[in-house]
Amino acid sequence: MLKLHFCSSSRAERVLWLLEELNLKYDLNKIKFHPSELKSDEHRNRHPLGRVPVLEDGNISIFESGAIIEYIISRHSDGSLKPIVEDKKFPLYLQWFHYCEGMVMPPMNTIVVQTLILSKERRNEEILRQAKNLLSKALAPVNKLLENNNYLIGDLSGVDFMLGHSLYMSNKLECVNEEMKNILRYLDLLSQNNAFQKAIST
Ligand SMILES: N[C@@H](CCC(=O)N[C@@H](CS)C(=O)NCC(=O)O)C(=O)O
Repeated sequence: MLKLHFCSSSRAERVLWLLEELNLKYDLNKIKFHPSELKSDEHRNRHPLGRVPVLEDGNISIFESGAIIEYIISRHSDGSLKPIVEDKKFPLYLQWFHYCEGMVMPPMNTIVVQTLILSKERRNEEILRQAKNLLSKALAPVNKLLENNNYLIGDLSGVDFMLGHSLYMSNKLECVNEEMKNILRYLDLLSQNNAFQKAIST
């Protein structure tokens, strides 16, 4: 049985969306986004830094959202949601899958710290401005990618659960501007996806 350790409004939504999309049976352990639960000994045994998501599959326990998405797709998707190695889309899949944590999330993490986590006295306007600028630069090629694609690399794939979810988070932080029309259209498409809706409303 799969078990997802989850917090609302976090990267764990990526995994919940995938579990729902594949119609898999799972248990959900909903954790409060607060040190009292995330940094408890119990949760640090699952994740050394006390973070989410963490997935258990029988006696396997795995963290890092990208690794979890790849794990579920490899073991539980019957070959769907990922191009095979010989497919010309395979390198594109790898590239955009890793672009999420590699290029989009670092500035987004800074924006979250500078707008939500630090107290007002500790925030720094210049760091925030630089992070917003970097995020906007990182989103521009994704907007271009979506010019000719409904989903990020054409059909729904692992890339959507990673990078697609980070586009949703960018928009929530008001970092997708009106000129990024293809990203806005894509987010509209996601808003019609029941599995995605379930993940972001749990
Ligand atoms: N690269 C990791 C990042 C995990 C991460 O930072 N998760 C955040 C939620 S989105 C978290 O648990 N934060 C709690 C904390 O920093 O105490 C992944 O993709 O899973």
